[in-house]
Amino acid sequence: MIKKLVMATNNANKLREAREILSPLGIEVLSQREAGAECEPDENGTTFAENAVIKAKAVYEIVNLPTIADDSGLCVDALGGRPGVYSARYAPKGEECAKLLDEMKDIPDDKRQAAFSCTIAYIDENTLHTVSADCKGKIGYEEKGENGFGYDPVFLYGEKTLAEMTAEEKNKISHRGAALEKLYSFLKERNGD
Ligand code: ITT
Repeated sequence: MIKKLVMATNNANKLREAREILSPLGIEVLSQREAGAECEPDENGTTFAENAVIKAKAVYEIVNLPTIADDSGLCVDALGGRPGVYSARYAPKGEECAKLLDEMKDIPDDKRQAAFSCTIAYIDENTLHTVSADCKGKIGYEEKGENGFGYDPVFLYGEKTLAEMTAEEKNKISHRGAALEKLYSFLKERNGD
């Protein structure tokens, strides 16, 4: 089984969550910076999978070590799936929740369904593989909780927002947690472990 992966990301929270999930499984996750790749590839794809592959390939070409990239975002039903792949660019950092709440102020309770989506691309010398997973919930009416990042304070999973959960609670039910589980199963099967 693989023991070390590079993660192609400039998002410290994604890196932290990937480490929380993969290190108990015996996989060390190096940041792209630790692996010597300072790059910010142009994410010009129109799907999570396209963008995940763009990021994974860009870093793999520099580091030549097994690399993963996460492309993720929030898809809100009442907004036709927006912000989706544009979630990171929807509003200046720290203002995304307020903007979303404002955009949804007239949407009734039964139409506030949303899903976080995550695609992870994995690349090594002879493999390019993607896995995807969702986390379904609803958009609340106010920001709640101090944990997590991005849209977590407005994303309700049951009674709690993801920002009200501990890291362990979030990772158990999150899109990223589920996608990384799938990646782990893929790597395990591939190695015949
Ligand atoms: P990298 O491309 O460098 O990995 P990024 O933040 O730009 O970092 P994305 O393009 O995949 O990454 O954008 C994902 C955005 O979706 C992220 O910035 C958050 O706003 C949101 N997002 C993704 N996962 C989330 C999570 O678990 N909780 C809250 N918001 C999340």
